[in-house]
Amino acid sequence: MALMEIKVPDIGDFKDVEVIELLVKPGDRIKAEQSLVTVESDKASMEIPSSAAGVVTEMRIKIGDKVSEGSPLLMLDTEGASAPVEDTGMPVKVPPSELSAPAAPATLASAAASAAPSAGGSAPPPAQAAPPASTGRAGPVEVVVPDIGDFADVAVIEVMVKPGDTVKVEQSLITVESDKASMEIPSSHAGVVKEVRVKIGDKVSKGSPVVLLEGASGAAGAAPPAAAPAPAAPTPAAPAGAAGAGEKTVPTAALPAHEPTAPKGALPHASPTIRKLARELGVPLDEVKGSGPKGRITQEDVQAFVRGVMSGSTQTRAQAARAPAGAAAGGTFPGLLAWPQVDFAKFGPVERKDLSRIKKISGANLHRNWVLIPHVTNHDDADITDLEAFRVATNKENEKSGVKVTMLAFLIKASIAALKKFPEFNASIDGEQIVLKQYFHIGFAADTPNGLMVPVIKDADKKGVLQISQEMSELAKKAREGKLSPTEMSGGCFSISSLGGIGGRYFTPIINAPEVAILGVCKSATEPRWDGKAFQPRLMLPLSLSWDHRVIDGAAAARFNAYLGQILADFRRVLL
Ligand code: CAO
Repeated sequence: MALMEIKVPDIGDFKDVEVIELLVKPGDRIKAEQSLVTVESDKASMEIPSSAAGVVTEMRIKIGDKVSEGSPLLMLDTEGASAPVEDTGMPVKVPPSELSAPAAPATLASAAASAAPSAGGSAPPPAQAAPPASTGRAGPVEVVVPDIGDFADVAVIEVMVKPGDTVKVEQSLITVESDKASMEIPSSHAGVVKEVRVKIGDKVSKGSPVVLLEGASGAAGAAPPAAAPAPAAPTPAAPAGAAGAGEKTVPTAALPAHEPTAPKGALPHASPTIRKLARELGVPLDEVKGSGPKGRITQEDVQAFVRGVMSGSTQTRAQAARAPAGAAAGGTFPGLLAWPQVDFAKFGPVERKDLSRIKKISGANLHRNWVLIPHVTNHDDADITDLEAFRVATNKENEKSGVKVTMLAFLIKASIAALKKFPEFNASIDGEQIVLKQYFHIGFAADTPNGLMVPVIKDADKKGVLQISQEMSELAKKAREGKLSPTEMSGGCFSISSLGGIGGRYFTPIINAPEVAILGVCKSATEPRWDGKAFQPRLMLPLSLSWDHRVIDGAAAARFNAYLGQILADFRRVLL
């Protein structure tokens, strides 16, 4: 075994930077130049690759550690592996043995760090940072990319200013990114942007023009010279024809990358690898919520976002712009008008709030179900006078047990009897087949502060009304507290949505796919009913049954409701 300690190479002034990602683990066989860790300051994020190939035997750092040049990263068994790669000047390619060599060429990291105040607050060396000594008002001035070492031909991924913008010294102008690092290039001067000389996708190197400033003043050379002993870098020449007559060409001075704690513009907080992954997958990173430290977007966040979009529970802004709010991905219809874009604030004061996670998920599901299922709703009334008397008596008898029976528990039992009699209501469509279920898991809509949830009472046919009531109250409590597990909301055969405790007469509930029917119930009321001789006061329960016309016919729905009504009127029929 030939053990080799891999250390952080010369990264200039970039000291005490935080390790935010470990990209390898013990046992991993790595190639030379393979990225080992991602480090990040408030100025830049970058990956530090291996200078040699081998098998990782031990990690010497963990996430959150602060590292500087020379900090050990890991131990590598290099036996049989290829020799360390040639030093090309990039940090990724600097062999550890040469890391401290004074003649080491400038690296991406060192350029980035040295051109900017370092994470630890030390002053930037003027080799890259010191601008021309001009501080008086002058102009126009062309701001160019400073000396960023070997960091050539890097892509511009963001342009943060436009003509007419007033910029301050050190204000970020553009963001550049390689596959190893991303950083912002700030202005060396204050002034008004006359012309932006780059666009997204352009490749820039040292000396590439960035913007032309008018009335420029106050070059970013304020770093204490005492902390910057190296000779000032020569002003890079602008490419021929880039600067107009009378323009001064100056390099940008500071070189901070995106600011994770206070992001400016739209650049999300993520490492270069994650940005690359997002680009490959077409994920709009600025729409992904970061779960990492300081809101940094992780690989899991990107994967979860993709999963959400694929399942229809998440919509990208682009999808939302093409479809009404809550529409499932791919649920738009060609030829349909776009969702109205209204500036509501024009008409009066407004407040904007994000939809809750549950509302987004249930909204997307409801919209899909509403659009894809041909719904019909049958309304009916059930005489529950005797059942209500029995319910009240049962509650009195069970007062001490703490279990309260509401009409919903009886409705669950009555529905099971109807599902047994009309099995096509306990079904799902699966391609060109109907799946008839021989189990009876009944969902009930629960109103929660965050939105609608549908917990499921499993095997309700095997449970009594008291047990169903108890389970329902536990599940409803969990739903309100946001503690329902996915299992507690899955497997439903038929759902009941009861607004009985609130009010109303009838409504048209939306079927909870892949179920094929849902029963809506409103508040019971005493009404006069003709018994053949006289009007009698009877407690009537309004029922609204929505059903999927692909599976169920109107006659069957009318029979289902009628049968349900018979059972609710005389529960002894359940025994027949
Ligand atoms: N008629 C008259 N009164 C009724 C009734 C009905 N159909 N159903 C319930 N009630 C009464 C109850 O008996 C109870 O009365 P007391 O307080 O005097 O005992 C009161 O209304 C409150 O009942 P509840 O709502 O607490 O209990 P429940 O079992 O009826 O419902 C639950 C539980 C979780 C389903 C309910 O709280 C809920 O969230 N309902 C809203 C569902 C919803 O949002 N549906 C719409 C979805 S869109 O399709």
